[in-house]
Amino acid sequence: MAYKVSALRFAYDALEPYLDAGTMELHHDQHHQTYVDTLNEAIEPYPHLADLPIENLLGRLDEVPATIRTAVRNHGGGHANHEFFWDILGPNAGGVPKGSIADALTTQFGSFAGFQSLFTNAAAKHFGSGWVFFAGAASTGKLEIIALADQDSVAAHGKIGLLCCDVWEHAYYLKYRNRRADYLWAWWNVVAWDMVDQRLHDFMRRPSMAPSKKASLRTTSPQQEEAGRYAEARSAGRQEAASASARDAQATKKRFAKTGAQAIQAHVQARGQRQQARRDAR
Ligand code: MN3
Repeated sequence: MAYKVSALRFAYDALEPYLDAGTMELHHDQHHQTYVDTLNEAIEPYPHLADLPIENLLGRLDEVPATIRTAVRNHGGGHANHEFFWDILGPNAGGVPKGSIADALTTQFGSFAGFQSLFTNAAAKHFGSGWVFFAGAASTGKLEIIALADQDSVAAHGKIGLLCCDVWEHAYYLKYRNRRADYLWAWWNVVAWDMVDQRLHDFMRRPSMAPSKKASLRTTSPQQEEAGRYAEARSAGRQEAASASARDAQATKKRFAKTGAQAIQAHVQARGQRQQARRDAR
C-alpha cells in the first residue's frame, strides 16, 4: 500500500479567473505529488503505515518510528493538507455560507463577515510558508482558527479540519506574484461551502476516541526491524553528512554520496535476502 494523490473533482481551469489553470495543474500534479512521493519513500520500510488514512497517521505521530517521524510530519502533512484543500474548493462557489456552517460561524464570531475578517487577517499575516485552518478539537468540540507553519496539519494536533487556506507562495505566485492579499480575496470566491458544511456535520457526528482499542503501529516482524535498521542507517548517513558540511562542503559531498550509496546497497541486499527468504519459505 502507498498513499496517492486524489484526482480533482473539477478541471484545472474550473476555478478561473480566481485560481488559474496553470497554478492548479502545477500545484496538484507537481507540488502535491512530490509530498506523496517523498512520504511513500520515507515509509517504504513500514508499508503497513499506509493502511491508515493520512489524518490518522498524523494523529499518531508519536507511534511512528523516530527515524521517519519528521518526514511523515512534513510530507504526510503536505499530503493531508492538499487533499483537504482540493476538497473544500469548487467552481460556482464562494459567497455567503448557508446551513449549519453558517449558524456555527454566526454563533462563534457574531457574523460570517466577522469570521471572514479574522480568517483573512490570520492568512495575510502568517509569516512565511504555511496554512490557516478553521478546525474543531476532537476532544472538546471547540471550533477555532489556527495558523500552522510549513506543512504542519491540524490532524497532528488532535483537530479535525473544516476549512483551510494554503498560503505557500506556490499556491498563488504564478498569477498574483507577491500579492497574497489579492490571492486571499480571490480564494474566498472558490470556497465550496457545501463541502465545509458536510465536514462540520461529520465533525459533529465524530466517533469518540478510544485510544486503548487502537491497533498498535509498532513494528515487530524481523523484516520490519531489518527495514528499520536500514532507515536508521540511511538517516545516520544523512545526518553525518549534514554535520560535516559545516566543516568542509566539498568533502561532505563525496562522503554523502558514499554513505548514501552504502545505504542503498544495504537496502538492496536486505531486499534480496528477504526475497530469498520468501522463496526458501515456499
Ligand atoms: Mn500547496
